[in-house]
Amino acid sequence: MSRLQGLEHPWRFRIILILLCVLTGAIASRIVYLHIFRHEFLAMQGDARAVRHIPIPAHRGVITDRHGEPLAVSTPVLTLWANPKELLADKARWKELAVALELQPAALIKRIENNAAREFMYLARGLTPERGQGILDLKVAGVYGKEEFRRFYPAGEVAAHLVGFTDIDERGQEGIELAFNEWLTGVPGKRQVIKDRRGDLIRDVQVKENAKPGKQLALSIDLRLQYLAHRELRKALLEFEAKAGSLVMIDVRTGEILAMVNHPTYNPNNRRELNPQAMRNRAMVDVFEPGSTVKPFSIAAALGTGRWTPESTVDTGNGSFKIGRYTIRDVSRGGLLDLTGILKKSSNVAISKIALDIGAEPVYAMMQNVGFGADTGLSFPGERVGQLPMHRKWGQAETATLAYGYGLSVTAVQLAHAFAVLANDGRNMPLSLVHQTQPASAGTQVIDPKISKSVMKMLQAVVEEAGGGGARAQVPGYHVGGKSGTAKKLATGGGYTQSSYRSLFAGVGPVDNPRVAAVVVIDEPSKGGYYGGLVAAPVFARVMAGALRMLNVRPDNLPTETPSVVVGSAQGGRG
Ligand code: 59J
Repeated sequence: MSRLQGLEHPWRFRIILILLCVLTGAIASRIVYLHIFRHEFLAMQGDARAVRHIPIPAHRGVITDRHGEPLAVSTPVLTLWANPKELLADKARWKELAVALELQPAALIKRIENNAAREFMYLARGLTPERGQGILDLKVAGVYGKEEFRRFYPAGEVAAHLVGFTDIDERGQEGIELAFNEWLTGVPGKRQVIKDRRGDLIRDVQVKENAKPGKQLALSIDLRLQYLAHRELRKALLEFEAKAGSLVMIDVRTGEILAMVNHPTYNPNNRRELNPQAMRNRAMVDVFEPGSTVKPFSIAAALGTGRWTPESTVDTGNGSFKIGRYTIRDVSRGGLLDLTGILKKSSNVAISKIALDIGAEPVYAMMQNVGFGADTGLSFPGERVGQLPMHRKWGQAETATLAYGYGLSVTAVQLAHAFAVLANDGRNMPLSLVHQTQPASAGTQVIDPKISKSVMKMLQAVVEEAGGGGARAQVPGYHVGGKSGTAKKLATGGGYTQSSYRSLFAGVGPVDNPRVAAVVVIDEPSKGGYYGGLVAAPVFARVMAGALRMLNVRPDNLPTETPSVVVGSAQGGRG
């Protein structure tokens, strides 16, 4: 008798047995299929779920001066972050962590608790790699490190306005860092790693894409000149108790900006207490009425009409000249003046009479040609273009005031550029803040070289001749030329202030073979005088002297030495 006979429903048992066999067979074949035939695919899929790509930070390009001196560099740092969920599991170590991070334990605890629901919080950004690693070595669960870069500015406050700065993520925020952000920014790379279920790194697999570093940028400035300009401008501001100041120096042959400084300034490496006034790159973002510093261009315009020659004279009478109900005055009385005398005495009256003779158009055209009211092309963030007013019909007062420097507004850079054009035989070279290995352009001839040379000689007389007002601009060893200006500042409610001035000096050197143009602007000197010839000219003289020496410009005005001294110094040179 079969065993099945003892069962109530033998057919049911058979069905279950068959089903079991089928199921087991199916599972077994599936296992065989997956393990043998699909093994590779599945292994890959499994890895893929544990494989992560983590970014490799890209190095931001270095900013240097024209000789490669670093102005902005990125240094590797270690940023510490935490997974608060994991941190919460090990409260015993919080105090130790806080001490290592130099945080108040209570403050750290509060931050962890505030972020308790999150999986990410920063603990400390931008630590030196040594210090960051020291904290990681404590092996507190949930504390991680991330490689980053931090921008450092070796020239500090001396080049701060020009170079600008980045935010903590190294994105340009101000200045060159902002203007050239794309050029300087690199492309982060990718590293493939395998992490376990908890996100801990198991192994570094491979570099998928190398980080592409940002490109480096050499600026046109010479850091030595930048330091000199910074120091001399600061000295003058302290001496005359002035509010602010700017200084710009240009290579007249190439249009490159050799120095650009402002006061007040700030330390870009420590921006905790930033005063917005100290952040202004005044040389480009502030405009002002240039006053008498534009008179050389009005003279050049007069010579350009052919109606005036250097020997032409103007009678300035008692130093006042009425146009309708408007009176133009000279500070010093000059009598009969030739064109050189007009610049030496800085006669508003004479310039006005010349302007009324030639009309506004040639004066306007000259100012436009040397760059007033026009974009410099530097594309500096926040840069102003100023205003050169254009009237359909020029009134006499408007014509006269334009010619002696009021009713238009310029930046210090535009004013320096205009003098550079005059010094460069009347050829307008586009300005550049970037070091040019080759001239980017041949420039545009805007003033007849005979005329620019003739005006340069007048500027030399302003500096070198008695009563020219520019004596303090003299540079030992060189013939230089320039023009001072003292302008009452515009009052906020309209009209002019009675006792707030802007002291200016603009000049070039050496006169016969000009290399450098410089402009000094001193805002509201309040003690010891305020004339441009007194306040700004000495700063010009000292920075011009330094520039000509550093550029190895041959002195053209050495005192004549006796033969024995010449021999002695030559021997000294060999020894
Ligand atoms: C001046 C002006 C203001 C604007 C006058 C300065 C005018 C004028 C209306 C009186 C001080 C002062 C459009 S002065 O720059 O002539 O640099 O060494 O601010 O004339 O008409 O108590 N510069 N400055 N003028 N305004 N409006 C002289 C001159 C200049 C000097 C000295 C003495 C002014 C030689 C100025 C300098 O050349």
